[in-house]
Amino acid sequence: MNNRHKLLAYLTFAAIFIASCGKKDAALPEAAPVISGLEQEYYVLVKEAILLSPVIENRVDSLVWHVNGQRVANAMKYNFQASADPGSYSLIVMAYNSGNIFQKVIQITTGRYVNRQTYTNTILTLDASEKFANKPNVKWEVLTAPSELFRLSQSNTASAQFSTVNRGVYKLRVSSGELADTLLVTVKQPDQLQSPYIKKVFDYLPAPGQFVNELPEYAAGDSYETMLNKAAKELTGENANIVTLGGWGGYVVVGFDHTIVNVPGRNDFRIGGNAFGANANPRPNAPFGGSCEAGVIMVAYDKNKNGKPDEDEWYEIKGSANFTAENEPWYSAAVSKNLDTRTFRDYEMTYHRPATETPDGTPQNHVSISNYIRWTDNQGQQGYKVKNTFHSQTYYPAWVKDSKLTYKGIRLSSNGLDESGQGSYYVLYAFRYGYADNYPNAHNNSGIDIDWAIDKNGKKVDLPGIDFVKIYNGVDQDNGWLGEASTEVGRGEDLHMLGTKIETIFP
Ligand SMILES: [Ca+2]
Ligand SMILES: [Ca+2]
Ligand SMILES: [Ca+2]
Ligand SMILES: [Ca+2]
Repeated sequence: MNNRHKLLAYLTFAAIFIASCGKKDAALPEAAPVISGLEQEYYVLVKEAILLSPVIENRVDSLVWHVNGQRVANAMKYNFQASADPGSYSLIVMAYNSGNIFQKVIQITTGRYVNRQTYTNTILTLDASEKFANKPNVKWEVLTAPSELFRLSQSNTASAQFSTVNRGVYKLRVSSGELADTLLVTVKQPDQLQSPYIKKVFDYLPAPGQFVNELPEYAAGDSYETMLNKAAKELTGENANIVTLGGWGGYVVVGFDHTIVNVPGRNDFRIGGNAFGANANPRPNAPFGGSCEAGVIMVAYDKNKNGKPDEDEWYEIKGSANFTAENEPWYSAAVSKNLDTRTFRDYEMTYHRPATETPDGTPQNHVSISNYIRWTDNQGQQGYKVKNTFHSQTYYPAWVKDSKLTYKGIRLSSNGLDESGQGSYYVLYAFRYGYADNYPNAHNNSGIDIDWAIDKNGKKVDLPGIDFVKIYNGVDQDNGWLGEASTEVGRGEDLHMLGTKIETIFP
């Protein structure tokens, strides 16, 4: 037993003794004083002070303060002044009234570090202290870390952002020339267990397409809200299924229950689909292709911390063909097949509600309609989307009341090549990286590095992590009997939480 423990034992004994005496003695009806409003532990920087001002319930005659067994004050408040050397202190405050003693024990640690606390997979904003105001070349760095799965963003500004996957104590430093502060960031796991999978679906509007109203299934009376719930049922959790985004521009917005940390040099998440490789492509030495229906990915973090993607800025994941498809390994083959290989950065397309679901108004199923859904775009083009023989339901989202739907975004190059030359074998080639439903789910190239994000001016951004993902179909192509390219979206995964390590492709 050290002195502190001896003192504690004595005080506990004394308190019990006095309390039990009080019970027996009916002449002392006064309620014991109760101290609250103090933490159990404090951390104070060396040479700094902390004013302890407890809240006292019931009458009190005096409040006596002891530090490491030494009586230091008899007052309602106590100003603890830390010396120049780090240390640890046991502070006891005792409240007396007639016949009662109430005591509270507090630990005070003094040190040279500024302490911060945060949770795993959460963005912590670190503001440099006042002494750095107007100082040049402010720089943040992580000195020691129990895990390499962390991110320090905006590290050359006075306000940095720190996020990490694993708990523990991280030592950080902020400096400007000789001026420096060291911080200890203690990272805990939140009480609520975090899920590595999609937790919420915020918005869903597929563009007209052959699987619309089937994945998920529309039932008479369904509204936007009920369809949103159906999409959420399909997409959330580990056992997610798929939903269709329909034709070009159709989208879904999903969210996680935590921030996916943007670990430097690694892919951070992926959004699954149903892409697969062709097993009988007649093209010799063909690049990867089969059923690759690239969904463009947008990301955001919950800057205003309200759990919703509302006023938070969206960033584009710059997939390998978001500006041009010229570097895709199948590009020249696509050009030689006269495909539309242009890329439109600010594309807009409007789909009109179909006039009829059956040719000549006859109630026939499984008959194609070539002039089915009229469309126009902002490039002066127009035409009709075809209804094929395999899907007889309406391709227009049946819960939508509007007679036309307009979508905006990037239109990628066409990627579906008729490799048979006679319309019987289409290969939809994969873009190199940066999309959903473009590579098989387990393939490394389905992983997304948040560091590929760019802002609306096309400038690379330094994001600490992301909470929300928007996926929209980036390809507008009709592939003969296969029908239109339609992105499917499936399970979303935080790769770090799942322990999946995929090194990034540096663009
Ligand atoms: Ca990353
Ligand atoms: Ca928000
Ligand atoms: Ca599809
Ligand atoms: Ca697909």
